[in-house]
Order: sequence, then structure tokens, then C-alpha cells
Amino acid sequence: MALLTPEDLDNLSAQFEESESTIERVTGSKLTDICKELYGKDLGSEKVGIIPITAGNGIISNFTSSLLFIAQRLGLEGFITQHTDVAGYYEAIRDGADILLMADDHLFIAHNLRNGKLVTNHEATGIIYSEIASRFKDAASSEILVIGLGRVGYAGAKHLAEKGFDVYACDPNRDFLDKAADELGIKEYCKEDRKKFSMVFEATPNANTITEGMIAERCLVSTPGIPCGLPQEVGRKYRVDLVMEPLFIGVTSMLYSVI
Ligand code: 2YC
Ligand code: MG
Repeated sequence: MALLTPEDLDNLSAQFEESESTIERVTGSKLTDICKELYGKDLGSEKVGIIPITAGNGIISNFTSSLLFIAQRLGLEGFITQHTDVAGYYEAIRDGADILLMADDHLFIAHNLRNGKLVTNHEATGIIYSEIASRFKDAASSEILVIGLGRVGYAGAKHLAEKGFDVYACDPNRDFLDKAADELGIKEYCKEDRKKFSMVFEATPNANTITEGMIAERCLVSTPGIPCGLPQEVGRKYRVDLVMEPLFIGVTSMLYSVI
């Protein structure tokens, strides 16, 4: 799985503000309002304990400070533990954290100690980015294209199928496509059909996954993917709105998901 780099998180605040204003413009709703509707609750005064984890590739220099910034920007009290790993876990609980945030190279989780709720970043990210794509005000139809059926893409495709959208998907892995067709009733996107979409949810760790033939004249691309799947020239040639941000949107969804 692709790991964040410190550069990805540079000027997180500016990246977030830009994507938040795009979300409001293209969906008519604020990100926090979308999360409130999705998960049915508003954030309260939960205290967030953030634990640096040294496993695998180890600490990403500005990862936990970015999580603290996000929690505080959402109006929550947060703290980063002095210790890492198990000692940090112990410290967070001892110091009254209601929600724990921690990530190794395979899973990034939020765990609410008060109600037991648990969510992964890839589930919460898939759900919120696919939800944003599905709320495109200028959408020409209810058909939506999901590019990538990995852990994030599948979670988003599942969410859209459950909401009754007409979901088409593409992924180089035939097994992923078969699983999505069998379990979610999703249709395979075939280039030959020349179907054009005005709502695209892209969840791959590759560039240039979105081609001209896929998108309608007016289109919203919603993606947590790094690098961006939308080629510059395609974004310029068509009137494409892009919601793309490395961490804030996904973490906001995680926190609303566990309250
Ligand atoms: O600083 C730390 O505590 C590190 N152990 C954090 C490692 C995060 C690795 N995961 C990722 O970079 C991506 C993120 C987009 C969230 C999920 N995977
Ligand atoms: Mg994100």
C-alpha cells in the first residue's frame, strides 16, 4: 500500500481549505454536514489520543502532528503521546483519550474506547470520497464510475451500491472485478461501450488512470489517490472539478464514523 511522505502533508491546511471549498461548490454541502448525514451524529467533546507507531517504515515526521491539526480543526481536544507504540497506547488511555488514532504501514485505525466503535482509514476514506462523488450537483445521470477496487475503492463501491447508484467499475485485477460483480452487483466498465461519466471516484495509487473516453463534458473526480489519477491535459480540456486531498477528508470521515 502506498505510504504518505512528509511532502504529501506539506501545507495540509491550504490543501484542505481548497478541497473543502470545492466540496461545497460541487455538492452544495459542507464536508462536516455530509459526515453528519452519513453517520447520523455530530462530533461532541471527544478527546483524541494520537499515538506514534514505529513499526515497519516507522515514523512519518509530520503524520501525527497532521492528525492533531485535523482533530483541533474539527473542534476536538487532541494530544500526541510522548511515548510511541505500547507505551504510547498506555499513556493515551491513562491520560483520558476517548478516541485513539494510530497507524502502522498496513492499517490506520480510529478506536472509540467509550462505545467500542472501530474504523480503518481505507473504509472511511472509500465511503467519504465516493459519497462526495455521488453528490455532484451537475451530474448528468446516476451512473458513477469507480476506478480501482482495492481496499479503498471496494469500500466506496460498496457504499454507492448500497445507496442504489448505477455503479460501473474498472480494475486490472479480474478477481476484484468478479468479487464486486458477485457481491455488489457492480457492472464492469468497458471502454468499447464509450459510456461517459459525470461522477468518478478514483482510488488507485497510479497516475493517468482517467482517460478522455471515460468522462462527460462536465465531471467531478473525487479521489484520495496519490498521485492524482487525472492527467493535467484532460482536466484542462474538459470542465472537470477535482476533490483531492491527502489526509484531512479521510480522517474527518474516520472520526465521525466512530462517535
Ligand atoms: O508516524 C507514524 O506513526 C507512522 N507509523 C504512520 C504510518 C502511516 C502509513 N500509512 C499511510 O501513509 C497511508 C495513509 C494515507 C493512511 C493510510 N495509509
Ligand atoms: Mg483524505
